[in-house]
Amino acid sequence: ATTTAMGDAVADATMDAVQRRLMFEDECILVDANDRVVGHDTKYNCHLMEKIEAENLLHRAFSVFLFNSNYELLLQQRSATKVTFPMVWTNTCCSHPLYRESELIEENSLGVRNAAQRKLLDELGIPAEDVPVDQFTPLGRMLYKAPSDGKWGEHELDYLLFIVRDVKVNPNPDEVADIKYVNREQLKELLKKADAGEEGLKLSPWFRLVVDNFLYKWWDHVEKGTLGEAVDMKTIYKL
Ligand code: DMA
Ligand code: MN
Repeated sequence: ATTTAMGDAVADATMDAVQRRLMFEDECILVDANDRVVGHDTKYNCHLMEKIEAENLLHRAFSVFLFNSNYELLLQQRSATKVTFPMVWTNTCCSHPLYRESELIEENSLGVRNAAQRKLLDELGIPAEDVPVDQFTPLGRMLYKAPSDGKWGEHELDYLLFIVRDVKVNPNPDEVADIKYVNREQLKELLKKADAGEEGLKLSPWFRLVVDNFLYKWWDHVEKGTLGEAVDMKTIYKL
């Protein structure tokens, strides 16, 4: 890429104020390909494609899949002001555990589950008591890279967390443009529309990876109450 310092200054000045603050306040956890902590860096640096490529920066992340008691999956459309992947439809909630004691706890992925509870409140207004940390099931981890536009992108080691709960939802417009619950048929319709480029509908690359590799078989386990059988926290899927 040939972005100039001036180009960056212009791009950063037009960045939404809320999202810019988080870009510098959030300190992400840097890991190696085996998910061992090797350091930390700002959310800003961790999502700059140029930095990711030059320094092979990889950070820890999580993706929550929340189902209601009818086994419908809650989706969100990212707000127009998100720096990466604006207006894209995706799973319930995604973000990063931060480089702080409570979110670095590795035992039973507790740090990641603490971060998930924090962001479900921040993004979707879901009260912490509706999503107790011991109710998340970490199913697996995947490693992927995905460009957003020329400048920004993801390179993550992503913990996939499932939770089945009826919750109160009150989306934060800084983060979320829209939400909806879908059953499998409705999700398949959505995928068809996205593939056909209908109604400008776009899905996030990480959600697409989970759908294509894991989601439907894990959804069966959600319905049968056998999610425990699907857990594999040893493998890191390189996708
Ligand atoms: C980052 O999500 C995590 C994944 C799995 C893509 P995000 O861009 O929504 O993070 P944040 O909500 O912190 O901006
Ligand atoms: Mn990220």
